[in-house]
Amino acid sequence: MAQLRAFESAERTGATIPEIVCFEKQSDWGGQWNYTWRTGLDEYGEPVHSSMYRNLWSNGPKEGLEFADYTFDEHFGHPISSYPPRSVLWDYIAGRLERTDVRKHIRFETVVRMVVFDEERREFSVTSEHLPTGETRTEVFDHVVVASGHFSFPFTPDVPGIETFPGYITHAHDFRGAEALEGSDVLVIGSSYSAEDIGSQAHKMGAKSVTASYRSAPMGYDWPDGFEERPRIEGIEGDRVFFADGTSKRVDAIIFCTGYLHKYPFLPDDLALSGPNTVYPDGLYRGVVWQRNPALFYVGAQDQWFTFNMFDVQAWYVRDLVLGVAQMPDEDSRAESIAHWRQRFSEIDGVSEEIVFQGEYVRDLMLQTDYPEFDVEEVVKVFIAWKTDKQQDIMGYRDQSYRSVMTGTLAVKHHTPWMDELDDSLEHYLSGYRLAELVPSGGSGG
Ligand code: NA7
Repeated sequence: MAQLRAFESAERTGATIPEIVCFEKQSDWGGQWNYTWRTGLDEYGEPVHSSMYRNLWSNGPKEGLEFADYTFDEHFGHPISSYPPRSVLWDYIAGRLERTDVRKHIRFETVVRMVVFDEERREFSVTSEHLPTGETRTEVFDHVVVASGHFSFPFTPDVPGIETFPGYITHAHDFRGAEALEGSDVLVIGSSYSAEDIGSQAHKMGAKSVTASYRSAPMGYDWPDGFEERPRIEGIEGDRVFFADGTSKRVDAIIFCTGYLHKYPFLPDDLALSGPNTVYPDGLYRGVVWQRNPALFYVGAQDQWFTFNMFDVQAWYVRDLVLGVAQMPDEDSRAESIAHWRQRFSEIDGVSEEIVFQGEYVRDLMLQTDYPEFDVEEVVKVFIAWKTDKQQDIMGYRDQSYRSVMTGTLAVKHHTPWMDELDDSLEHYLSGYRLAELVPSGGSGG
């Protein structure tokens, strides 16, 4: 969506844009935010893309992800809270494009089967399948942008003895809601954002207990009663789980929150990104250009704090490279840049430094394009405040409000505290807001 918007914005200012085809496996846009009840394989036998679940509310403040060219104020017409539910964020990202005609570029329910690069002709042939009809086509393109995300293919490690476990086992990718966990003893494996949020959902929906097992380090929040962290799992025997500290616990459900694989089944290995989920994956110049073939781009392939607005600056930069407005450096210069940023990345210690690093990355990219400038350092401050709020109250941080870096508008408090809010629909969310005057600009932060 960011890439389509980037080209559309150039076209609006008079640029001639190339022919664009956007292949979308799902029947609507929104990617991860396009909720489906389905898990496993979809109605066409394709792996379900989205990992979205009911009752997912943004786990970072919306002031950290706001588009610079389409603000929340512009979309909703009045201030909303800092942590909206999925339906509201989907409405926001879709709203930006609904005011354009970019849908004409998209072939929905069409999956890319294979991308092959012809070295001699310097072009890609892309084979796709229209799922409802089964019709396949192969077409030729000068550039390919991979924007399919990297939180879709679950990584699920083996655990000794898990085959004897009689309860419910799933991965965060297939988790669709915690209501069924009421009264259960729940184990989440992992100590990152999925473990934190799915564990919190289970607690909120009335799980009897939540146990989070960490591999490297605990999340360390001041968890409510009934929520605890334990170290690595040594093994499972029936419904009992044994941990590295010698303790054990009986559980009813196990949810793997063990992350995702970079997996691009439509790409041959020389074009496919692989490796761990990091803020600066190897092999991508400026985080977007595939070093081994600079006609191939990735948007949104890194781990992220900045999300929508980072995808935008990436897409704007990719657009400018495609249009020739920005110059593609030669291979050695690109390699030097990758080595420089990777070296800085290797020196990072802790989450706050990662956020600052990503801010610097976004700023660097923004300077290469005409994406509307915004105060990246202020966004970094919002994220740092968010981290502090989580430390203070992991179950209540979503009731905090921040000021928009783009408009200066202070978010309003949601009508219902997050812990008591069980309805994540757009209608219910918006029903509590008066169409108030926007708070005048001035300063930022919460
Ligand atoms: P992440 O952020 O990639 O985290 C994966 C977690 O899984 C992390 O805590 C890992 O521990 C843990 N992990 C991985 N393998 C194992 C094994 N074998 N045993 C135990 N624990 C393991 O994925 P998330 O799904 O939480 O978040 C994905 C994105 O969604 C995130 O960036 C947000 O934008 C929202 P580690 O710390 O590496 O030892």
